[in-house]
Amino acid sequence: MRSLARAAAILAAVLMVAAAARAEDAPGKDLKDDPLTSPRTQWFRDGKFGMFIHWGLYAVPAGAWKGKDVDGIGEWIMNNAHIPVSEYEPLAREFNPVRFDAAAWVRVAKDAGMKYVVITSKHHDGFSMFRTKLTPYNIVDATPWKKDPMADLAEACKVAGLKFCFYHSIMDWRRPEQNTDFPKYKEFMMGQLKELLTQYGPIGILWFDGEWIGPWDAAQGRALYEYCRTLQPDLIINNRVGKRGRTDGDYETPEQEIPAGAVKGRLWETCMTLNDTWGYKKNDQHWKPAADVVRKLVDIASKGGNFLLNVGPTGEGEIPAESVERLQEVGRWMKVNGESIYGTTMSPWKRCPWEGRATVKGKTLYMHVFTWPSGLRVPSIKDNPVVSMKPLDPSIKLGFPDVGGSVGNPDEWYTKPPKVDPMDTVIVVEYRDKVEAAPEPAPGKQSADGEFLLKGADAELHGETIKYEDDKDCVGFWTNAGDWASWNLEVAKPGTFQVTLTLACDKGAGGSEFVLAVGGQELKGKVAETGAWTAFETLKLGTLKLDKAGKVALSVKALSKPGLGVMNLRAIEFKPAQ
Ligand code: FHN
Repeated sequence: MRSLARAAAILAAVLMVAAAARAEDAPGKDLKDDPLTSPRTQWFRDGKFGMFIHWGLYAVPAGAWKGKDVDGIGEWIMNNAHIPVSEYEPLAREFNPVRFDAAAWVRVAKDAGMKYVVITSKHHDGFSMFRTKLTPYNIVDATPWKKDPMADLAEACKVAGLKFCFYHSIMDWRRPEQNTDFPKYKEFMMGQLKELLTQYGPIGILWFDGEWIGPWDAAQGRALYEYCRTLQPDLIINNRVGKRGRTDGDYETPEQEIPAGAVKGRLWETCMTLNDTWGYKKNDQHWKPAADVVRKLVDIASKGGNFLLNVGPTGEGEIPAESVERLQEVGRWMKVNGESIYGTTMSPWKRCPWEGRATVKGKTLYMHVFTWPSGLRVPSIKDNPVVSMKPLDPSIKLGFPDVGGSVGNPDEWYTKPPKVDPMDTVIVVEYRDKVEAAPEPAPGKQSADGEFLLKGADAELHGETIKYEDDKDCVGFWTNAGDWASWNLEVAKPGTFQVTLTLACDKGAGGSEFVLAVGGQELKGKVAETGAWTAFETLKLGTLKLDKAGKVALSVKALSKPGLGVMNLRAIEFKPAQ
């Protein structure tokens, strides 16, 4: 039997070498499609939301070893507690997940609104969580449970209409030849990948990891990519197949973080834990609230990305109740608002003129309102009038102000409805034409329609305490009245402009007076409280002329500061006055 297995592994290695040759000779020629537009990735670009599952022997110790909690992420316990292979391997004899229920796991994912499941086939510890002929160190041969959970999960995903995907670690702490005879280790790895790609039906994604080891490089990654797609041409493969380079695999994989903006020219997927560990740790109770998960999903979708959210099942085979509760709450929001996520593309604006985000689908824009301002304004898009607008949740009723009265008048302000969704209230705005992502003008330059958007992030700051606060995306800590902010403008189209500030001011800190000066003119204003340093609202300051083309400096200075701070200033907008 072993010689048969070895022959299979050798054949796989030969296939990979052949694939490598093809890839080397004509890199890219065999990879015909562009992941950004290929039909192969359509389900991924539409699905937006997936479940990551880290499950393995590490769930048995569950974050503790010899009676002591072990720091770090649960699936690294072998490394972090310096457990020798001889002491770690016997965990297999204790691994008996009798409460495992594939259909129940997949139902948790589906009910949360997730469209795919990525599960660890083998993590760094080298324990194979699937039926393999290439090592007895696997869940079928080495445990009292003697079952292959991957077969059941593949079937459950198929029945539920979710894509079934594998995580696979290139790094393998248990195979010494990884450091002494890498070609031999590669033979083993290729053989197992062949098993994964031929034993479980169509696989959505091969999610590689552990690529940082020395003997692995981008060239081997390209060959591995080619080899896997030769076995399953519709497979999607992440950038960790290589060395996480911009040309490795089909998409980027930011981990435990959300990029500040869209990842230019690449598909991308943020992977994140629900608490602080990927693999189960019984004492990690630092759970993210469901509202935080929803807003992260919305933020990611508004930047054109996917969200792969992790669960770490127990040694008994159950997803922790705390994870299930949160995912059920997320699912309730997705049930009503899922269309504002699925199949959407990124916001037309880097920053929304309200506390929230925007997602787009053709002529439809979804306003995601996290905090309802004193008056919500429908965003106007040049030469693309609003046709209609309404809350996505039919139980939420907008109050129509008497101003104009016509639906969607960009200058109309919608007061806070009696009922909003505390996680995120979605307003559906239909425009006459397709909503395009506006190209970002360089800082201080006019946009195509003659506007200026001066962002806090681009301000020059003068003084002791004033600073840019990244988490609030504003100029803040303005506790010293002598501090001030300035911007350099480059006027291409002179004219008269309506000047609007986006600012926030906490209760009890209002009343500061300030002056905005540019091109020899001044506009004065007084800061009203908005309720919190994070409750941003817009303040129309007045109009002024920029009557000469060229560079001009703009400054904002405090004239008085009765409270703790002058204001939190997020942006200054110049719109050509009608
Ligand atoms: O080391 C792994 C870690 O255990 C976990 O699997 C994460 C999930 O993306 N990946 C690696 C760390 O980047």
